[in-house]
Amino acid sequence: MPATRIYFGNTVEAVLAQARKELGEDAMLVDASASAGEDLQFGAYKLEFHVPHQEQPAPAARPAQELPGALDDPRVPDSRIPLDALHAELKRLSTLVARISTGLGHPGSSPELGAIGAALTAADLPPALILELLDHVERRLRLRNRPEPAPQSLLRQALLTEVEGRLSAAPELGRAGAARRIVALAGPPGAGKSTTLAKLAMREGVAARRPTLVLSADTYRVAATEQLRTYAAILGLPFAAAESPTALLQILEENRSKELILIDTPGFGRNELESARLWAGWLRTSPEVEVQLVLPATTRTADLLDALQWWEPFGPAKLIFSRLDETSAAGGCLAAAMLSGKPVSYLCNGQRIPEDLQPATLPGLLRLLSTSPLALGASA
Ligand SMILES: Nc1nc2c(ncn2[C@@H]2O[C@H](COP(=O)(O)OP(=O)(O)O)[C@@H](O)[C@H]2O)c(=O)[nH]1
Ligand SMILES: [Mg+2]
Repeated sequence: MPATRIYFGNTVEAVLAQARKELGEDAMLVDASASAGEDLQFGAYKLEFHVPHQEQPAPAARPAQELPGALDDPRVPDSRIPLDALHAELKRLSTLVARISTGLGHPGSSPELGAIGAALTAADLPPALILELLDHVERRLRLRNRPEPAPQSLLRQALLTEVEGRLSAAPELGRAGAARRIVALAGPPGAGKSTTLAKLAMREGVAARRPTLVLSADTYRVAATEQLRTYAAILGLPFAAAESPTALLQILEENRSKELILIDTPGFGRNELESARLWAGWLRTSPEVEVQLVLPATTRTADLLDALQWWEPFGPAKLIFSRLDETSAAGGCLAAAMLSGKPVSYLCNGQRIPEDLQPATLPGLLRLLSTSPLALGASA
């Protein structure tokens, strides 16, 4: 029986190099996976090797003339492998290489998951979430007990069911049961808060014939206030600016007759912690105001998940995805929704007011997984 050796390291190349150096070229790579659980302390990857004849010194150290005699050695098992077994072995190894290259390998995973794993990677979902989804698909379809590989259509359907179960769409403004709808848009600078606010004011205010007020708390930058004041003027809506939570509360009191109040907030930079804290504390605890977080789909996944965490003190109840027209991989946004459990309210796919705003639906969110969001407006 060949001996099994396990090596760990932070790159597959480094692990292979070390194993080859210590075990020799005869050692056969039989499994590779991303480390999980306690194994993570040893390195990001775990590679398993079979060493065919352990009692022999490593081939590199063995004089070449001894090699022909090795097969006759009674201690060494017959190394001639039937052709069928060789084909099966090659197929298994090519799957293994595909798994390593996508970084998605995990012990015992079913090879047919490779294609959807690669698609999720291309959609920019974070690796840990991809592994979790694949694991659930594998269990849902009992892939390990199937005699035949499952068809891709079945896998895709199971994946969509898994993703759908982790998402929710709530194209609504305001806290449930509140007498009036008061929504503050929060999010990173340039995310599209002010533009989205103008779109919402048009769609849910003007077009829905609701008495509406546009309110800016973004008095930190003069241009930002003026931008929103101009939008409000074009839409024929009243406008007010509040420099502090106290001033904002006062304006809310004075505007009891308004059914919809949309509040623009500053896109606080990471160096504006003090004012960010002040507004976050007030917005989070205000019984009337609902905060919605605007996340730009063009931000790379890790940064988007970081932003999700940074804005959490503002107490966002829903998510809005913007700039979907500028990327073909919106996995970061979907990951933010799946990992936070927050419903998605609206999708923005362009600069036009109000056309480039779609109420979120589950099918619309699922389409972000696989198709270019450029088609969003046409097919939503
Ligand atoms: N392509 C595209 N651009 C957008 C979208 N939403 C906003 N923008 C643009 O992004 C820029 C910043 O938007 P703005 O609303 O001022 O961002 P804010 O800083 O979050 O208020 C502006 O030029 C907007 O026209 C969108 O969905 N797609
Ligand atoms: Mg703005």
